[in-house]
Amino acid sequence: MLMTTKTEKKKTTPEQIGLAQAALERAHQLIRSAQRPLLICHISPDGDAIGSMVGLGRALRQRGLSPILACSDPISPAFSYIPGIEGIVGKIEDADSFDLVITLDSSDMERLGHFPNVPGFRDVPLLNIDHHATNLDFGDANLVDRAASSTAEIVLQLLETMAAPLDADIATALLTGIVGDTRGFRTNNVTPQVLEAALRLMKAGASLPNVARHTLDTRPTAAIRLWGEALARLQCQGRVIWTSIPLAARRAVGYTGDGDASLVSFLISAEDADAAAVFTEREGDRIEVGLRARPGFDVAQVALQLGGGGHALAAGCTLPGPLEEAQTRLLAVLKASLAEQRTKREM
Ligand SMILES: [Mn+2]
Repeated sequence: MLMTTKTEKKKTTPEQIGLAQAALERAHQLIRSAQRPLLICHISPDGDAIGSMVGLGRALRQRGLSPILACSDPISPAFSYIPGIEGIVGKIEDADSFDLVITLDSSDMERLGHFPNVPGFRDVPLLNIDHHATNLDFGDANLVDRAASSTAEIVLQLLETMAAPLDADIATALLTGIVGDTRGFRTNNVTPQVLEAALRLMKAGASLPNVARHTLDTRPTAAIRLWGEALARLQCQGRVIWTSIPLAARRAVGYTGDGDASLVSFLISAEDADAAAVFTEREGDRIEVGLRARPGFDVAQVALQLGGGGHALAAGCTLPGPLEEAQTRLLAVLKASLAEQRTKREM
């Protein structure tokens, strides 16, 4: 997005500044004329959804507004270190008492859960703040920067435009978004600007070690037991590493969270692998497949072929069971795709 200091502005082109500044000022204007905004983040909220919403909510409250923070899904207790998280509501009766809706980290209305269906919702002006490449610009105003690391980074720029003072609580919430979405500053959209944003948040009182520990290095014990079950079945062959999690194993360890507890991201760290797959058996004879690729390879095309989607390095799909069959089917497609990708590289 745009830079905020005068010296930095000179380095960007006038068009970039014009667009982003206009969007920031429009967002500021909407917030200035609001008294009771409704902030909503996406379903299955992650650290960026929650952090950007809670950080913005606290800053607005300090300016004398009375924001309500909402999410259609329950908030994981893993985020309870973020001050202000306890105030998030799961539902509202109607939108009549609100004068502005601000959506955070949501690429479309579907991701807002049930809120767009409450009476009066469509009559309230909507400010859409997001960084997803797939954002549909569904707001009356859209503060969308597809190159930003996180929605939290955009919220920080908005608060700076508004000259809103940062405190340690706001900074902790926003740093959670940046650290979570960049997996600790390791994704390929991490620029010096992202590090500078994190630096400003640390100067405002956020602790990077604390946020990193909670966001990246804390998980339910049952997740580790689940990994244990899955790792006991690990296979590695032809530069593909994979394993599966049968429903019975999942029940035996009492894991109630989503998917494979990020096991597939761990598997791709194997130096002998160009791709990793985890097959998770779910209720209803569905097999969820998580795929990861080493940089230079692309698993999105494999997922797409089988009705899923994602990015080159991280993708997924859902296949019908039984587990063994889904595994055989996907591995055949994956191995063929990798062989083709290697041939193309050698040409
Ligand atoms: Mn995000």
